[in-house]
Amino acid sequence: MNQVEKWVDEVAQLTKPDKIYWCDGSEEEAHKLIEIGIKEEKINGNPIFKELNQTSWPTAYYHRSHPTDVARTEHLTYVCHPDRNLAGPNNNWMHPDDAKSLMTKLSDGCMKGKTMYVLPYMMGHPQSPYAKACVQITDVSYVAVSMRIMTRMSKTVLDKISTDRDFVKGLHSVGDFDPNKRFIMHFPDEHLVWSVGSGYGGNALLGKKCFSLRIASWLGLKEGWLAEHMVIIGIEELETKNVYYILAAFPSACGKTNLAMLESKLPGYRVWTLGDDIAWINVGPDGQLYAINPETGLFGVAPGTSMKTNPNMMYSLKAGKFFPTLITNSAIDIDKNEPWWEGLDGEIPKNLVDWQGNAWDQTKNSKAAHPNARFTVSIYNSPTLSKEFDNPKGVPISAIIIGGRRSDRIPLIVEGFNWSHGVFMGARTGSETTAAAIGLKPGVRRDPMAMLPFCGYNMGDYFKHWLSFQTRTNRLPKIFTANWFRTDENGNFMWPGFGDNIRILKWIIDRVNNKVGAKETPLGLIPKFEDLNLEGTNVTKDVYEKLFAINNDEWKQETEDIEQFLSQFDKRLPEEFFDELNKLKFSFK
Ligand code: SAT
Ligand code: MN
Repeated sequence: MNQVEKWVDEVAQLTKPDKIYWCDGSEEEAHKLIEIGIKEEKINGNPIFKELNQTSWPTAYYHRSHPTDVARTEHLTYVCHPDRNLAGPNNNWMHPDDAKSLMTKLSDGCMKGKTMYVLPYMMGHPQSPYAKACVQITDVSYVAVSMRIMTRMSKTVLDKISTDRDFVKGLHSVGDFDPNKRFIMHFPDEHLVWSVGSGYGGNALLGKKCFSLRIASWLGLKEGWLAEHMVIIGIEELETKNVYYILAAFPSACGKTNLAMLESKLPGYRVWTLGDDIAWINVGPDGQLYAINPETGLFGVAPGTSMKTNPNMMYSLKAGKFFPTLITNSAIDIDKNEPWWEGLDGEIPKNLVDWQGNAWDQTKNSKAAHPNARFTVSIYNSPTLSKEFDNPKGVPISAIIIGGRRSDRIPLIVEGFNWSHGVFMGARTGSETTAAAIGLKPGVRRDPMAMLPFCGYNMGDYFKHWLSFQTRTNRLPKIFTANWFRTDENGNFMWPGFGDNIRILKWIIDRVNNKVGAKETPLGLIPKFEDLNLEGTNVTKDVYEKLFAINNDEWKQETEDIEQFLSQFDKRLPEEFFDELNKLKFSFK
């Protein structure tokens, strides 16, 4: 028996499935798994999949989750380093021995009567020096099919593993969906993720957040690279044909997928998609940072997605190219057998069932689609896919944006003075919480680099790791912070966002090319009014002033909040951060 067979055998002895099915990731197999999900497997008495209207939504299938299982469960997610201090205050921690014994108990016989699917896949292009071979075990067709969309799944991965032996293990069972028996456990040193009780994306597609961020960030610390919660886009200046590659970190449900597929409102620019969620970043042979997207799919928030906000995503969802596209927890228009969500184009259909399968009553003021309803679609369906997407070396990065969702005080765009100031700006970023995770307090939470729920080790060490890149190369990109979400005194967004964000991206490129100057503020460098192309928007000089206003009292309070958050990391905090904090304190008294 080889390594993988041995592990699969061990897991089967514990979980006791009826059958073991080795997946090859083929389209033919995906059809078969969908069929099984329609006819055989069930969740909460409902079939796993339902076919949608194949004329208007070719290749689309609907999935309704267990009603308690609609988002990530950060409070049940643990990073199990042997030493608690390695996990840091940013993670839930359990000793690996205790976590293993708990998970062994919960997994004993959990696949009785079910099929165990074995999914061999690569994160990253198989020829990329940065790619990693992985195997996930699961007991639900929804996860097996989703992994075909999100990763490069193929039996050839098994040959690769039998030669280099090193592979990442993901052990997943939906259990009985009992939220009290739901845990997502990470064992970074063993390259193992073990998840029981949830079928939801970030909890169950173990190549995604669990491996490609939590475990990969730990590998990155040891091996000198970064695993980040970032979009990768190329911005083409049509006149010169130059393409500038930019990374952007935003917390979940803050518009990453829309940014990744942005339809430019400025003539002369075009955005190419390389990724909407995860970037692995290495120092390339020429000293520039190079990024790859380890995934091949887009797992995005459906509500709010429309021809107006994200036409390229609407094309991708209906492209009918890569099989299949999944829609989870939206409402359904029962007359047309089409998915529906709040914000979709057109009239609200007359006969809707909501995401829980009940007839929807519009007068009751409830949402028909769950606010975290999702689509899972291949990136190869995207009309904006970059021709560099499959380049094993990745793309060279010109700028990094780190953002959050803040209704006040955070300017639209700010450039850091230098790398270490930029890293500090990213580390102090806060964001209003969203529906992408269950049980978070409403309000602002600090979310450094949008990685708070995803950094697989102590964030004090993470900040130092970011800073360490200064000593490795002098070709680092500029760092910016962004906030598309600032509102006026009536609570209306002041910045149009979506396709108009190109105006900010253009300014960033102009800064990268030293074409424009900037205004210095205590927070960093901001655009001069005349350097922003705002033609065709309602953003007047007055609105510009409000979008970039820095209010002393708000920032005094913000600084206190930042200091309080950072103080948790105590002695692990880099020296540079104390200097930056003192500068903020000095500026806002
Ligand atoms: O469920 S995921 O974690 O993959 C989506 C998200 O919250 O970013
Ligand atoms: Mn995400």
